Amino acid sequence: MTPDSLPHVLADRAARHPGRTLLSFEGSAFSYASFAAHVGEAAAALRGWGLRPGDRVALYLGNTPSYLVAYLAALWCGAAVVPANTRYREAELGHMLRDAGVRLLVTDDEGAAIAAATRTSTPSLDAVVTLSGAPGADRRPWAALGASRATHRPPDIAARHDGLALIAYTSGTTGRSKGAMLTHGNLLANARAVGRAWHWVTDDHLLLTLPLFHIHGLGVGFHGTLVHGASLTLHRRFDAAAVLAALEGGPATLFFGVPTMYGRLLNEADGGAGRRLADVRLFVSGSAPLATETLERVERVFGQRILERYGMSETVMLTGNPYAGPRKAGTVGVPFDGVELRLAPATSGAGSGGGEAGDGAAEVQVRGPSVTRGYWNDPEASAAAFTPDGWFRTGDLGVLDADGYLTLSGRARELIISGGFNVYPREVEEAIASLPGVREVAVVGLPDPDLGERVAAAIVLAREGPGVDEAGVIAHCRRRLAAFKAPRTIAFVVELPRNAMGKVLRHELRDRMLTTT
Ligand code: MLC
Repeated sequence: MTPDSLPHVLADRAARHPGRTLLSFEGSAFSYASFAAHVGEAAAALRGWGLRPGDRVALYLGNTPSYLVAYLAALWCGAAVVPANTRYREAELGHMLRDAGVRLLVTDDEGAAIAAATRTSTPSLDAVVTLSGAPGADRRPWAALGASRATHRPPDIAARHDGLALIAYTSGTTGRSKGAMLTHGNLLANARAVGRAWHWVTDDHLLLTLPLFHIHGLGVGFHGTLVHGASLTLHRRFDAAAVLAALEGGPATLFFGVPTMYGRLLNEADGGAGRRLADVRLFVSGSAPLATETLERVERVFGQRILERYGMSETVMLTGNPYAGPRKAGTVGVPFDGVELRLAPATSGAGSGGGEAGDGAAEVQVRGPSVTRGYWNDPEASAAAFTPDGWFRTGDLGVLDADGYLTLSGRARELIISGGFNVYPREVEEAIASLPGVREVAVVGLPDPDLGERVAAAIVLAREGPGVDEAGVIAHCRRRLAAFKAPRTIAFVVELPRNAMGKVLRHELRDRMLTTT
């Protein structure tokens, strides 16, 4: 029988290929059997503590084996996991913990300090487990839960195919993030479809430097590895020199990245001929648009044509350029197995986020086994995310060519994608507007050679009030928001360009800022 939840897949792989290496990290290696034993022990502790199916467990820590053990152990007990971006500050973390009604938070020393401040405002939070993050140092990480030693035997797996596995928070157009609900069935269907498309086999070895708190690293990278019984080397973070060295000398056959990573790898290689990464059979890019120039430079320098693909937290992976067929620059390819895709007029309410879809622009809408059933605890947003006939509105605008390849041509919502992280202007605008001395503010994305887009703010100062300068705005944003959301460009302007209805003309503002900053 096909294993029908992520922990069932792990148990199945560990039983059939116990000695195969699942995970390497800073000199330590975990076979499928040893990793499953760690997960079983953690699941026993969680169950002993009283974690119940349906409970929510948040993970707020960096890329380590402990992250993945905690993840699978929580799933093993039938809980749903809420991954939190480690760059989030107190307010962003607190919102997720409260909104999801998280009972248990697993974090590291740094995260614990930030989480402490949210504890009193999160009544659902029963416990915080702090892992040191150092490999080998987490010998009894779950002891803090006070689970009885009698519960050391792994419990039965409580995860179910249709049970909730992940609540993936995505920045919302309203400024508050929403939790996209994904079941084991959603995640497995996608990992299998992606694996078929990319010919993923047990002998494959992925170099994974993407953060595990996003669907790209977790859903594509880790789930794909697990489902195919393959191996991965995990890095704590992306470092271009370390990645290049690992790709040149290591066992990796696969590498997945955001465009910023490819740009940095090229800079690191400095155009050097002879740095051809011949052992890697597939480079994939996603999470942000890949510039054709980057694609072509990677091909020239590393001898590899990147496969560009498209997805989002709510749907997991949707389309990709073919493994064997032509990989067309500027397109995100064709739908993965099981994904149905259509283009629909964006004027039917899809652009209600206030973007600049324009009449006649076509919104990408999808259906399929990996698509979310909606947002946690938010029936209104869930209803708005689907058309009346049940298609999920991606909020992206696109066109299809004669071969059925999708090109993304814009966004119906005002999203900025900076280095693969999503930033909604409204959240940054609210933060800046709360600063005394600011009369109004508009935030837009400007082109950036490293990040693809960078956050930029145009600020109108109040006539009276305390003085506000650039450093003050940035410091204020960084106190309230993850640092990647703080504007990197700030212009103090006399007024914001508006249309007759009073709506800020973001295109015009962007153009003005491009010429003046
Ligand atoms: C880091 N910084 C950023 C940033 N990342 N600023 C803007 N945008 C970003 N994306 C800032 C930090 O605040 C810090 O500023 C400085 O850069 C150095 O921080 P760092 O932590 O050392 O950064 P670095 O490791 O260089 O990070 C760059 C990066 C990272 C590209 C590796 O951004 C990253 O991992 N991006 C991938 C995101 C991802 O996985 N997205 C998938 C979403 S899922 P200061 O001033 O404090 O020094 C999705 C669906 C799909 O979208 O289809 O995949």
